[in-house]
Amino acid sequence: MAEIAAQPFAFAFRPETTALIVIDMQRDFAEPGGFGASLGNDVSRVVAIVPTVKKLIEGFRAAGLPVIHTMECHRPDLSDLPPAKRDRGKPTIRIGDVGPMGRVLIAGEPGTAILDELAPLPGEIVIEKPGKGAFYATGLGDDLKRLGARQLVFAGVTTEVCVQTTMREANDRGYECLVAEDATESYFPEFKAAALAMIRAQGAIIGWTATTDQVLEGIANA
Ligand code: TIU
Repeated sequence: MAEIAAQPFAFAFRPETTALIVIDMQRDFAEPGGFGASLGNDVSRVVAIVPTVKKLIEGFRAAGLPVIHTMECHRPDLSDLPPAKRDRGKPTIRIGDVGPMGRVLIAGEPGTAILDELAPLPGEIVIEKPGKGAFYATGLGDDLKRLGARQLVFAGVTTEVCVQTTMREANDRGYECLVAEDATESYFPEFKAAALAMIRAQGAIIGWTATTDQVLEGIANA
């Protein structure tokens, strides 16, 4: 087994069973007028991690390891949008409404797209997910079985919502999970810090954390 220097202790992995999952790096979470901004959030924090996420993606591609992208989005007829999700909070624009980047969080709309700098390459798996977790109501579990994945590295947004939810789903399914600390972000710095702390607490109860450079060093040394 190879190792990534990580918290709370070294993360053991085999390159041939490791995949990167990039969660929801979409315009709707990173640009003014999108879903994240409609909830009252400062989206500049998300934009700031784009170069680091790009570096991590390119490191996995260069090593020939799979990169999987997820997108939080719903069908145009809203048949996969529970009223409990649509009506939550007091957003200025709700999911499915027309905003400056098209219908908010609807598949195929401009605002739902992954940021240009992080766009999937042809052949990379893209998971469209209606929930916060990427396993619920998607083919992700089947895709990971087909790839033979056992260890998952996570990046993307937001740390305490879609990233942590997906890590918890993956951890319960038997995957060993590591989140790249500087390739994930929250609209709330204190929530990011707390999420990373709770993931790695109790002897990696949910998983491990490491920097992007530590992940890429571990892959290079494998
Ligand atoms: N609002 C928030 O922090 N996150 C989400 O709604 N979705 C994701 O985290 N992708």
